[in-house]
Amino acid sequence: MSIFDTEVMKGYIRMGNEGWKQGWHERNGGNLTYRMKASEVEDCRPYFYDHGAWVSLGMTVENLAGEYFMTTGTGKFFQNLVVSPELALGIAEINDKGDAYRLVWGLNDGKDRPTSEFPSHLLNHSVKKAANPDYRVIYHCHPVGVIALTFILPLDNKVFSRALWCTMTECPIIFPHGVAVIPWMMPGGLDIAKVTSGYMSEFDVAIWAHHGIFCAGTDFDNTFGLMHTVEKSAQIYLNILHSGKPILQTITDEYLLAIEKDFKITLNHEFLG
Ligand code: 2HA
Ligand code: ZN
Repeated sequence: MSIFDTEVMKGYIRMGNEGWKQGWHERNGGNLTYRMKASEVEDCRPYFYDHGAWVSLGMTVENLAGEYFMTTGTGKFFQNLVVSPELALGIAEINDKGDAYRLVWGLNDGKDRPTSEFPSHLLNHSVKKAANPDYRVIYHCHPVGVIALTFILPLDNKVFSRALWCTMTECPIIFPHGVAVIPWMMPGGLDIAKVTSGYMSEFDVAIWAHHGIFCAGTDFDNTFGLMHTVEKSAQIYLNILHSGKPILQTITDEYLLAIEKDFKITLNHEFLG
């Protein structure tokens, strides 16, 4: 047995590798964190090392005190998740005040650091856990289609939500609240973390203009599937524009309302009309 035989490790690495295969993680682009279940921590605990030193988070995430997170490493490449996972990812424990972390497994025996977006991830985990404790995954990547759209569509939640909903019919079912769009901000800091988490109480998807997507979900498959769906819709939208042909028909509000009724979902009505 090794830590790589645990279901949680297999699921995390598989998801990260799927993102790599999609082309969403050039060089060290993107990051993935997962708030572990107590049973998953116990599965991995036999492989933990003597704890590293506590490192201040520069903020307090009270409701994450005592939690364990799997995280990609700063400067690490998603393509190496399957090649050298003990270098590319780690497990971090949050202290009992929720203001510091220490590495307990991986990331080069604790010599390396969690993702540069760790503050963003933790603030968003905090908001999501408060709203719904089933949320465990925060995923950030750099997909071509959505990034391209942030150059040609107004950076407006309604415009982006409608563009994505009305391009592929299952989109409103998969992200009924729509998406939030955040103008260009400096990556890796507390400012982008705060703005993004401000939206995350309402949305599962935040688009960072000229940078990528940040999304939240309950498990690896659902979160990956959400990212995949948003990006696929963006790709179709761009293909329509590339064709240069006039749009003759689309998914209307009438259709959106019919989907809402049939699939028993609650659409964000601010984005209708
Ligand atoms: O390089 O994607 O946003 C990691 C990132 C930072
Ligand atoms: Zn990024």
